[in-house]
Order: sequence, then structure tokens, then C-alpha cells
Amino acid sequence: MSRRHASGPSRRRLLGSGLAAGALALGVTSARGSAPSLASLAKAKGLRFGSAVGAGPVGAITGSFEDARYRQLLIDECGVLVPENELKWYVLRPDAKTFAFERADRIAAFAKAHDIALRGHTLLWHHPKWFPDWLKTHDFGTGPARAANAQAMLVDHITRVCAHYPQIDSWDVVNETVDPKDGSIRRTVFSDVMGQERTLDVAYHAARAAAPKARLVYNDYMGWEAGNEAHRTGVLKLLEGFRKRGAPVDALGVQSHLGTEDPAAAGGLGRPQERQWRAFLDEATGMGYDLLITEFDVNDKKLPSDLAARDTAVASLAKGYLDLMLDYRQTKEVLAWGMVDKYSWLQNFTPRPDGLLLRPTPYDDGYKPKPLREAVAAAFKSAPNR
Ligand code: 9MR
Repeated sequence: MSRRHASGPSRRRLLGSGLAAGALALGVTSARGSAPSLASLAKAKGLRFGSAVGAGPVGAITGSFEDARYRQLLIDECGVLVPENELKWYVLRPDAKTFAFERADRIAAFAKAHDIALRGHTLLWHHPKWFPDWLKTHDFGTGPARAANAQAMLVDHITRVCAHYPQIDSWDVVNETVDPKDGSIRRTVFSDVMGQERTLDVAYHAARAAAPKARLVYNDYMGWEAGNEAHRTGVLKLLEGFRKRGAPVDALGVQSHLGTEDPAAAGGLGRPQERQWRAFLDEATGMGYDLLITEFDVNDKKLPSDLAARDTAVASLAKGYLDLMLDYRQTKEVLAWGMVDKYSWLQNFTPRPDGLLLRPTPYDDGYKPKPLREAVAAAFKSAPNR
């Protein structure tokens, strides 16, 4: 998929070497020193590596994208970026008529200027919680026009957003629509009017029509830990349905927010059920789906305070996981859900009881690479070609 990075010295590389020369003259090096970038290590194996970046939640002033050092780190390390929140309906669609592209535009322009590819997240987060309020109560009319009106709004949204970002070559079309409790498909105002399967299929057909060359992904957070069984089964059922009905879905996005399980588990970071996990991946790839790691991070909330011990445990869990995932030649992209700890969504979502910051990303808050960064690099180095 990394067409842009597939051949010849890219403009980015030329730009990059120019930057490097400039940096040397100033006596500055990139945060990773002289080590090869994660993007280049991934690319050598036919993968691409990148990260989420956020222009800040709506209403807040800062996000990682506002930080020049963060942007430089993205240039140094990433072959692909994904806007963390800026393409979600609740950001893009203040009302039924308006498209507020400004936030995502800034990230898209940055990616383009540095010849970094762009992923899209997400055209339909099919979960009522993440619909904008106006949409939850939108009046689609009555009678036969009702379903047609709902479909028209969904198709119009997808068509216009894809057309606005032709550089996006990989789209999380539908996100998190399987309920982890019982594997059922979530209900929203769209599915209540149009039907569940039809809603999801319409989204993929609209995306294929509007972005014919893009990889179309179903993205979800089912994981390898105990307790995910119903979620995994539900996702496989969904993927099977897509195939049966001919919905154009190319890949499964495995979010990969690791390490959230019971502290009593081995090492305090999850209790991977590797055999079941491989069976799950075998089923998905057996149906012809590619795999993407779309939102990689490691939650260290349940580990002891000591930083070095935490970093080592996080890196070790990550290396085992990435080795397993990259063993599948179908795994094509790896995206970190943030590159620097302080900007991680987990700081707010699951703060540590000792008040210390979590350390879920490859770089610490001094922009120093951590053992997690080395684990990712090592996994790329030992991964088979694809
Ligand atoms: O990291 C994102 C955080 O900033 C947002 O507040 C939150 C709600 O929009 O979404 C987070 O990203 C989620 C992603 O969109 C889908 N998978 C789970 C991610 C972490 O919650």
C-alpha cells in the first residue's frame, strides 16, 4: 500500500537528508540519534509504520500536533499519520449541513508537505455514544423516504470526506460496531432506520466508490486477553457476513491497546491467550482479510512505580505481540496511538493510582526513545518480508 514510498528516493527522504544536514550543522540530531527510523525499518519489510496525531479535542487548546518537537518526531519516525479525532463525525459535523474540515486539513497538509502518507479514522464510528447529539435525534422523515434519507446522509458524508482527502489511502470505514459483551452489532439511528447489515454495507460501498484505491478496513479493539472471546466471535461473524454479501472490506484493523488486564496475571500486563488469538487471526486471514495494527500502545497502569521495571515489562510484552502479529504476512501497517507519553489518551482514561504518568508510547516526555521504541525496531528487524 505504501505506493508513495515504494520507489526511488522520495521527496521526503531528500527533504529529510536536507534537514539532517542542517541539524548536523547546528549540532542537533534527531531524538532517536543516528538509529534508522521506524518508518525505514518497517519499509524494508514491506510494512509501514506511523502514528496518530491530534490537533486537540474539540474546545481544548492543545494537542500533540501543536507541539513542534512532536511534529519533528513524526517527520523523523513516521511513514504514515492518522488524525486521532479530527475525522470523527462529532468533530467534522457540527450540524447536518456543515463539514468542519479545518482541524483535519492542518494535519493533512502537514503530512503532504513532508511526504508522509495519511490514514483515515473513521467514516462511521457505529456506536451511538460517538454520534454528535444532533444526529442522535435527527428526523429522517416518515414512510419509504425515511431509509432513503438516512442512506443519503451517510453516503453523502462518506463521499464528501473521501473526496476532500484524496491522499488518504487506507480508511477505517466502520469502527467498533461489535458489542464486546455479546458480539452483537450495535444499534444507532442509522441502523434503526436502515437495518444493521445494510448500514454497514452501504458505508463500505460508498467508500469504495469515493476512494477506489484505498484499503478499506473494519477497525475494532478485540484483543488477545481473556474476556475478549465474545468480542472476537462477533467480529469474525461480522467479517464473514461482509464476505457473504460482497461488501468491499479489505482488512481487519486490530487496534492493539495492550496490557489492560488483571494485575494478578503473569508480569502484571495481560494474560495473552496466544492459541485462541492465532485461531482468531487465522480465521480472519483465511477469509482473505489483511491485518493492520491501527492503535498500538501498552497500558502500564497496573505495573509497579519503578520506571525502568515498567519500561522493561512494556517492551517485553510489545515485542512478543509484534513478533506474533508480524509473523502474518497479511499484516501491512503498524500505527502507534501516539509517540510521546504525555499526549497519550490513556493519561486521562486510566490514570495510575500512584499519580505518576503512564508510559504507553515509544518516547518519554523528554523525547528520549524508551525500550518500547527499541522493541518496535527489533520486531521490524526480525519480521519476515512481505
Ligand atoms: O485517543 C482518542 C481520544 O483522544 C478521544 O477522546 C476518544 C474519543 O473520541 O477516542 C480516542 O481514540 C479511540 C479511537 O478513536 C478508537 N479506538 C479507541 C481509541 C482510544 O479510546
